[in-house]
Amino acid sequence: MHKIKLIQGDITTIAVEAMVNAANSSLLGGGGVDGAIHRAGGPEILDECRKIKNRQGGCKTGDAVITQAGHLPADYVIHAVGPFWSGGNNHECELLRKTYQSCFDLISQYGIKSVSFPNISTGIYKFPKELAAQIALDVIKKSLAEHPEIQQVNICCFEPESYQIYLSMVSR
Ligand code: AR6
Repeated sequence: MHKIKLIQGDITTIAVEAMVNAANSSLLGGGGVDGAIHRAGGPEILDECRKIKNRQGGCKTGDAVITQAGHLPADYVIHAVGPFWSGGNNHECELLRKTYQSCFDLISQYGIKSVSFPNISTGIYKFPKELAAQIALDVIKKSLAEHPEIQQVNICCFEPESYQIYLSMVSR
């Protein structure tokens, strides 16, 4: 637990080795945290996303790709595509779990030691916040146990409500 840090604020302002973006399958940007990351990071990130899209046709739900971080205070951005919540009977939980796992696959592959996550899928994609937090924490704890080389995982909550949800979970 000591490697997990809860933060309330804008993910783009926190210095870290890798910043996770809640992207969409096109990888070509959007609103929410995706918009904030591309705005703050500059056009180099989008250029690289476009190259990946041309090479592999985008990024499937549950998968993630990695790029440079442009002007952001990070070395990498991991663009992860979470599921859109459409009632809960369309493998949403499984897919959100897979999304976090795909991020940890890249983290391990690139030897990344510190990472910040936003609350993937809980904004425009409408995933229930509490359920999403349970899934995120579970994957994060398991991944930290499997990869002792990872030093810090920031859970960056933009909204006070999400921050409170995590706070109550970690103090339980
Ligand atoms: N820093 C940290 N968290 C943020 C920030 C920020 N600057 N801005 C928003 N959030 P969302 P999704 C939080 O909607 O639900 C995009 O258009 C936000 O409060 O960004 O996965 C993509 O291109 C929420 O808790 O992503 C996709 O089309 C969390 O980030 C679609 O939205 C995720 O909200 C993905 O939807």
